Amino acid sequence: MTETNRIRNPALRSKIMTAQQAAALIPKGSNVGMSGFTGAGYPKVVPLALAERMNAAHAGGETFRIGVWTGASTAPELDGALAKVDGMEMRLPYQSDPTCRKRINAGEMEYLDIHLSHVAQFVWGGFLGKLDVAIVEVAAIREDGALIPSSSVGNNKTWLDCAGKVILEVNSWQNIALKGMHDVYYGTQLPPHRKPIPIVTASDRIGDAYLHCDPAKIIAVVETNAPDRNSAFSPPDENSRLIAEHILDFFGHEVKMGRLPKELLPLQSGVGNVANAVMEQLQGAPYDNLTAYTEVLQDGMFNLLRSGKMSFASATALSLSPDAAHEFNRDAAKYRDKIVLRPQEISNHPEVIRRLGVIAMNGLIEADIYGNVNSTHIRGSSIMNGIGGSGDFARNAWLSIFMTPSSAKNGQISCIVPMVTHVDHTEHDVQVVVTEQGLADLRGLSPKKRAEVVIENCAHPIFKPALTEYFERARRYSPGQHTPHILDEAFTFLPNWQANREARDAWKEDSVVQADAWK
Ligand code: 0RQ
Repeated sequence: MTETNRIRNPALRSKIMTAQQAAALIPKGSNVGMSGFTGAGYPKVVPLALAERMNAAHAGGETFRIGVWTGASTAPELDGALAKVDGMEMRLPYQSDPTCRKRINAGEMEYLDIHLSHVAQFVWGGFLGKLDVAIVEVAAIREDGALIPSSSVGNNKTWLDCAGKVILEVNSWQNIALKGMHDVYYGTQLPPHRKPIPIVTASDRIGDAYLHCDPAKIIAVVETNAPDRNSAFSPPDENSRLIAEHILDFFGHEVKMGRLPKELLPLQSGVGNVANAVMEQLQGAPYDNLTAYTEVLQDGMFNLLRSGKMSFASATALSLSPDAAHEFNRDAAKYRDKIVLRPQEISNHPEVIRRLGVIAMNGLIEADIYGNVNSTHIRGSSIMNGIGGSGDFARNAWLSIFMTPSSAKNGQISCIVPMVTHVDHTEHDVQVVVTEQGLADLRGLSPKKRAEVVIENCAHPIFKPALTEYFERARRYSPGQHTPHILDEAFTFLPNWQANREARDAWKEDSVVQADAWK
């Protein structure tokens, strides 16, 4: 299809208008469900036009803000533009935009960080209030009004079903060969009427290739021609390479022990450079016919599909760098039998993840010696991105792996700490922690044994003595010896130890007295 005939339904053709005209139809204070998942398939022009409108309103002394619900993070044209003009009252469920982050952490906008698989059912159940408008990018509109989805599916089905009014952006940059790559499941129900989700292998198709929307709700159709925008990935650095090596050794061991098949199990790989680097390393590993049941398909996984090492990937979004996105877009037809894009309540569905026995690999900000993981907060109070789908996968995976360099900010901060300052994944959901130093397999270990392995295998040598000392002191002075801690020191021990070793020695004596008093 050419640009001009991507909108084949005559009734919807009559609703074509400019982005400014469409943005004028969005009332202030409304909740708006936007397409988009990690820089793929987000609306490219209406949010920008809306931001202009908000800016003008704010300049005239009037407040114009909306609630923004998405699939996951988007791009500068959406989150960036709306955050810049202070146009978001509330944002959910996952973001990674620097301006957005700054406003959330300054207390200027509300942010609701929920599991990605929960968003749709929160909306169906009415927990989030009314969804007023949906703005959804599609690749084309068929003659019968069915919508060919774009490079992500995310929550689009839910937005189209639940919103009072719908604005469609038809993006002719998206290759029309995306047609047939989607699997939109219309069988989900509210409890108590739920039935099993009938996916038993990553490649199963259980739904419809198109999205559907009541045409009476569609108030505007806007034509665009603009690329998805994801940042490029950094080439794998030494730390990522070492993390990947430890994970591959571990896979080798698990195969040898008969706990993983030789083609492994379906892989889930999280966001970021480290996750991408691990996928890149699989290229040279002795595994064939790999599969993925994941939410984001980044460059590393795309390269595995291209080389044939991976035979199939199920995801909700393509999350490709600009170069890889252009390459995929050029050859999309080649990948139609290798990729399926599903709604995020299905790509991240706990039932399916548990049934398939997914190997989940996600990043972290800090892990504690007992295996609790913080994926979202800096020093317990400032959000980084959000939990995304990591919780959906970690709790339900066959193998739940969390990976990180052992230190951050040029070695100033240890990513292994006595106690995490915020908990996203409890010790019960974390089976393996990996840093460039090594891998800690926590399965079957009691808390004290976990602490020994995490400190020994994962901590950076600069921080290992401090962590060892904390643990030893906790073994002596903690009132309880199941998960020994000295609560007064749990968050200060490491920073203080680093800051001033002499002061530490004096302070150590004081706190021993204090801790003794608690015994
Ligand atoms: O900061 O960007 O200023 O350099 O955090 O850290 O090491 O580059 O790692 O890109 O893999 O991201 C947890 C954020 C890791 C990501 C997180 C600083 C560090 C750097 C990024 P700079 P790295 P990654 C499915 C799965 C949650 C969602 C998820 C994430 C920046 O993986 O968002 O898993 N996960 N979804 O310097 C201070 C520390 C730090 C620290 C790292 N201890 N203290 N700063 N940083 N550790 C996908 C979706 O859900 C969509």
